[in-house]
Amino acid sequence: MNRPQVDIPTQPQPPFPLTASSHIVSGFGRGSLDLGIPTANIPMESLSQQFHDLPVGVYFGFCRVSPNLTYKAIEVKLLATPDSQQQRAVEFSYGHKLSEKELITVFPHVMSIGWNPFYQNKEKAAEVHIMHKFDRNFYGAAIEFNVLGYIRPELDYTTKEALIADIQEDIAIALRTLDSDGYKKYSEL
Ligand code: ADP
Ligand code: RBF
Ligand code: MG
Repeated sequence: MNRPQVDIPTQPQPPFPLTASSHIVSGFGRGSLDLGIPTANIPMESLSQQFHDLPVGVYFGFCRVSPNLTYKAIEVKLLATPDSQQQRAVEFSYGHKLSEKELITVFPHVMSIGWNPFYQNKEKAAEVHIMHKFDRNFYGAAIEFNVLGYIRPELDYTTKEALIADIQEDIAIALRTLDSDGYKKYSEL
């Protein structure tokens, strides 16, 4: 593919590391349903100016999820779908169903910040795909994460398969880099 070659430094370079803590909101549900790659959507408003100033594209780092203590009970919300003709029922568990292990583990992630040209979104979105197989959703949960580096610019795609293939490549690059000496130590969030 024609993704630009970006050399990743041997350790984070300014403005990285950046850190953030937020909660997970719902989008249109496309990540899991259409791409098979779920992404925890983060409201741009909850992120510092430094995140807003980053070029749109793909980033990586470490993250941890935890229960959102503001909410005690699980709720089901009816949300709009992209075509607005239908609604979908989305369970907000606020992280209360995460396992003990999942709560203490720091996971690697890849983050997309951008306009998702493939889907022609109207608003800038920040989304985190966590490299871990969760048994269920955790909408509303709290998330803490850092961003340690940049992988590539946001691209437009003519096919879904090409987008998926590039995300798989991003995941491989992130896992390899986060496991290297210059990055591993940033897993202490
Ligand atoms: P949405 O458009 O609502 O973000 P997605 O299809 O992207 O829908 O699904 C995202 C949700 O899936 C996340 O909010 C989270 O609750 C859940 N999820 C399950 N596994 C993962 C994972 N490995 N990384 C990120 N989110 C995950
Ligand atoms: N969407 C794009 O339109 N162009 C991209 O280059 C792009 N890169 C992504 C990279 C990663 C690592 C992830 C997790 C998502 C990316 N997406 C991209 C966003 C994708 O379109 C999005 O996850 C879906 O819109 C579901 O919300
Ligand atoms: Mg998502």
